[in-house]
Formats: sequence, C-alpha cells, structure tokens
Amino acid sequence: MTGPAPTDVHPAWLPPEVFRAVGSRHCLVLGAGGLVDTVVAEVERACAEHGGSVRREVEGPPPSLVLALVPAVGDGGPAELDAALAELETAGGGPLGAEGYALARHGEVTVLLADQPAGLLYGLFHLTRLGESAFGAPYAAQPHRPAMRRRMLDHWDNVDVHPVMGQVERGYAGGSIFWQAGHPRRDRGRVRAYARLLAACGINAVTVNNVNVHATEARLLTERLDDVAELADEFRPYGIRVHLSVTFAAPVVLAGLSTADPLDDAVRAWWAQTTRAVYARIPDFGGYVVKADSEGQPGPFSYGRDHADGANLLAEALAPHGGVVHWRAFVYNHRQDWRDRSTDRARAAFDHFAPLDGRFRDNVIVQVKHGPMDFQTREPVSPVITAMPGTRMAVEFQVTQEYTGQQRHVCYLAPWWSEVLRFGWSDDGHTVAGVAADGGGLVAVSNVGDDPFWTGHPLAQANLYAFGRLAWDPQLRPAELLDEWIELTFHPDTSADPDLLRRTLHEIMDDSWRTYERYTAPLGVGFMVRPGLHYGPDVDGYEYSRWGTYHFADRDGVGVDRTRATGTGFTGQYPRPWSRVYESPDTCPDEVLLFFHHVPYEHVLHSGRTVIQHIYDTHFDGVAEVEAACLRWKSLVGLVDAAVHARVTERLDEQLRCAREWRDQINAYFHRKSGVPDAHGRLLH
Ligand code: GCW
Repeated sequence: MTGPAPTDVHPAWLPPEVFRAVGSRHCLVLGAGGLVDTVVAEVERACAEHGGSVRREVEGPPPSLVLALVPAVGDGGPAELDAALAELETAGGGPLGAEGYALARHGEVTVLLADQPAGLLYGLFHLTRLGESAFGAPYAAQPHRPAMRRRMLDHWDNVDVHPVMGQVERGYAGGSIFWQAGHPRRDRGRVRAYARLLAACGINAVTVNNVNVHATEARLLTERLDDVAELADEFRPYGIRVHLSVTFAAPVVLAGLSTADPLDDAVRAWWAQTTRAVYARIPDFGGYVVKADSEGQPGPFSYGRDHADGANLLAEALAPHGGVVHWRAFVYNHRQDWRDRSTDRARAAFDHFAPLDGRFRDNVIVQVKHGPMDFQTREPVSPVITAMPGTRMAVEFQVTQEYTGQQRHVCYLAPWWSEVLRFGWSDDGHTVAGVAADGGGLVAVSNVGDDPFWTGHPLAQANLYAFGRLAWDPQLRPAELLDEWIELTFHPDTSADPDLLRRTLHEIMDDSWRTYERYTAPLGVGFMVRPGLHYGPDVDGYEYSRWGTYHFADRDGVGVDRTRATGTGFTGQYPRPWSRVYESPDTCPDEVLLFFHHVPYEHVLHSGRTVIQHIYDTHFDGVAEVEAACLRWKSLVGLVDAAVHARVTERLDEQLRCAREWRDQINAYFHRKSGVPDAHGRLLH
C-alpha cells in the first residue's frame, strides 16, 4: 500500500527514525476501510524497520499500542481501550468527527481512537511527533480535531513548459512533481511520498495545476481527465482530495460554444454535464479553483456579469456531487497608469467582492490573499476578510517564496502567518483564523518541485510543514512548530551535539522573516524587486509600471497615502479599531507605516528613530544577521547530513550576496533622494 520510500529524495519530516517509537511496539489495529489500510501499512513498515509487530485480531498477547476506530471496538478488547473510551465520553465535546482522534495511555498501553479512518491516520502521525513520550507516564484521553475542515495546497504547475513562467509558475524547486514537458511524470513514487508528507502535517486537499490555465492545462477538465485521476489515485490513500484549476472560458475553448456567459442555459448545461463526467471518473474529486478577470484570465466581466454570477455557475454544477468552487478574490486592474493617483490596487478586492456578500451559493469559497496587495514581505491583513460575514472564505498564503527570497534565502514564514491568523477585530472576537475555520479553511501556494530536497532550500521545508500544522491548529506557536520540524527532520538526539543543533537552527530560522524584511523594502512599502522575476532589489522597478505598486519616494519623503482624509481611502475598508488605527501616522504600527502613509524622512517612528535612520539601520542590521547565520551554519558541519549542509551553505552564500546588494541599493537610493547622512557615518555609496 505505501510502497517503498523513494531513495532519490530527502525524507523531509518522515525519516524512518520518527517511526521508531511506534515501530518497536506490539500494535493492535481495529477497524477497516481505505485509510485504515494505509495506517496498517505504515505501522507494518515501521515494525519491519524497528522490530515491533502488527495484528488486526483482538485475540493474542497484550498489545502495547492500540489504534482503533470507535465503531469497531467490540467486546473482549483490552481493558485499556474501554478505559480510554469511557474517559472520552466523560470528557464530552461530542464526536471526534471525520478527521479527529484521541490519545490516551493506561498502564503499559497507549490507545489511539478515532471515529473515522482519517482520524487514525492523523493520530498515527501525531504519535510520530510524540515519539517515546507517547509511551511514558499515563495520561487521560485527549481529543484533537482540526480547526479547519479544508487545508489545501495549490500548485501553480503547468503541464506544458510556459515560455515565460516555465514548468512551475513562481516555482523555486526545480520542475513539477506532477508534470514534465507536456506529460504526467512517470515516477509516481514521488507523488505518493509527497502525499504522505502532506498528510503528516495535516493537508487534505491539493490543486494539481496553475490558476493561470493555459491551452493544454484547460484540457485536464475533459480529454485529459485520466491524468488527473492518476494523481487522485496517489493522493487518495493519504486522505487528500484533488482539485483542478479551470478556465472560466472552458465552454468556449473546449466545446466551441459561442459564449461562456454564466447566465446562458447552454453554458450551464455544459458545466453540469462536464462536472458529472469528472465525478464519474473521480468520485471523491474536490472541486474547481478559478482565477477569473485577473491578470488576463477570462471571467464573467466579459459578459457584463459579476463574480457572484460566475462563481455560482460552477457551484451549481458541483453541488450535486458535494464539490466546492474556490473562487479567487485576486481581482484588480493590472493596466494602471502610474500618473493616476485615484486608483489603488489595495482597494480592488474589497471593491469587487464586499458588495457581493450574501450572494454566493453555499459551496462557493471565496479565496482571499491574506494581504491586500500580493504576498509582499509585509502587508496589513486584507480587509476583505473582515467584510463578508455571509460568505464562506478561505485565506490564501504563499509558501512558495516569490517575494521572500525564492528559496535561496532562509525565510521562516510561520511567525508572519501566525500574526495574520491571530489578527482580530470587533468586540465579538473575530479573527482571520476564525473566518477561515467557519468558512473554507486555509490555502497556500506550494513550494515543492522535483528537487531532491523537495523545496530547493532544505530549510524551506519548514514552511510547508508549518503551513499544514497551522491549518490544523492556528494557535500553534511558530517556535514550537520549528521544534517539531527540527526533531522530526534532524532527529538531533542521534547527533553528536543535540543542543547545538537545535539551538543553531532556531537562531538561524526563528527571526529569519524579520531579517529578510530588514534588508529589503522598508516599513511595509513593498515591491522594490526586479520586475517580472521578483528577486533582488530594483527600487524603482515598478514605480512607473502598470501593476499599481508604487512607493512615491521623492526628496522629502516616501510611502503611499491610503488615508480617508487625504489619500485613496483604503483605510476606510477596515472595521474599527483598524480604520482609525491605520488612518493616523501617530497610531499606525511602524511596520506598515509606509503602506498607509506618505511621510517625511524625518518622521519619528514609535521606535524613536526617524524613517531615514530606520532604513539605514535595518539594512545594516539585516546583512549583519545574515553574516551571523552563515557562521552559525558553518558550526553545524558534521551534525547534519552532508548533502543538506552543502546545499544550505550554497544558498546562504547567495543570500549574503543578495542581502548586501539590497542594503547598498536601498541605502544609496534613499541617501541620494533625501540627502540625509547616516547618523553613524557608515558607507552609503
Ligand atoms: O503573485 C502573483 C504572481 C503571479 C500569480 C498571481 C496570482 C499565478 O506574480 O505569478 O499568478 O500572483 O496569485 O494569481
């Protein structure tokens, strides 16, 4: 069932060592059904490696680990199982649900309970995180349930190599693990191993193609559906549903209809019939993902319809089969005139979507990027997330590091995602995590490719891991998640200096997002990257472009005035208290000051420093932090796998080169604009 682990790829957070505790027990598995077979196969593999045993019949010597589906527990099972069940009942809290599980330890027996097979699988992976500590002192049954029902990764993978974007749009880890130059890859073992890694961090949905749907990829929906079905077969044993990005123009481009108008009967009939065929082939198909009227993709605007009309069309086709449509809210004018100060890209998603609240069908999930612009290193939370109580919403993160160093720079993003998820408003305790949990869950753009380390930069694996875990439980702390990831991936106890290894990885990674922020675009102003590529500094690269991403630096100051009083009015899209907090530079948090305000260089931040001095200081500090990271990494020679060490060393060299370039260009630029010298007299070029 699980097949042999591929040997040409790094085991990431599932090396055989993490199964030692489970695999050295005598295990009893009670229950049946697809995913239970996966659990049994996993436990068998672990036991074959570590000397334990597995059986599925109650009769036999006392087990030391019982994994049981509650409905499969009959008479005559071990007494510890009954004790755990009784505890669960008294603990209350209702059923464990489709994916939940409970763990308990009584006497010498550890018990894992679940209502349904997926729960057993997630519980098994929980045991890998606990290791031996799951088999120590007794503890009463503790239930675990995911906060989000849907925990999804979108792959921006193309079937055909795109002439500009390549095989994977914004991919920094080699080619696609699904597709290669027009065809599905044959090495399915890699996909299966990926599914296993994803399940182990809690992911349960994957989109297998880019949201920019080109000609070949459009056909995955119809004549190339078998390719999608093959992928679904690999993901299914790990409880992961496959979704497909489709083009809104499909009825025209695939079936030759004269229109894709969402209110046209022939169009509706085509989607209904096409979707029926998809479910006939892939009964557990997840649904469609759509980027419409965005960056050149077709959409309902062409027919004078709005996004609710467009999304509802697909939702109607999916509803009889239990599918959902993820309809992206990333809609803005990408043909702006930089001279026009009245258009503000940050406002666009709210302007298009907030008025439609309440008009979307139940199985529409409006998928919103977490910030109002585009996955910058720092942005405020998108006000759309606060504004549509009558709509199911999914919040979208970007694990692939498009604007955060492209997996050449260490940038552990969990601290930021955690901040976003905890962002709250109103007295009723609304938070981003709450909106996602009540609606469509969390989605992220994957950072995985066919690279032997999965993610190009081996340390970027931590972002993928942390995303899945945060989607399961948004309360988890980023540093704890890093602990988990370090233990699983590096198993420090088997190294010569476990403490040095743990400490050094934390020192390099904990604050690496803030380090990256320090040497790149300052105070939330964003962009300043090379156009198109989005890597490395180009302060004015987007300043006169059509993309609507400006910083407005002149000799007196910098930043975008998005206030109601004198700017674009974007601050008015927030509920209280944020509409007020952001409106005034006196209350606006420093880290997003230039996102909301155009201020003089001598403006004094809450930190007590002027804006210009902050720019100089942070750029020197950021580079110094990268220098320190390089030295620290050197000290891990011999403590981590040699290939991992070499790859990270190579990436750190590039990070340091690039960080220095950022520092020098940004500092020189602002020195030349402002004429203000550095208070510490450092070289500004
Ligand atoms: O961040 C931008 C990227 C595009 C991407 C787009 C999107 C898939 O530069 O490459 O297109 O976002 O999210 O749709």
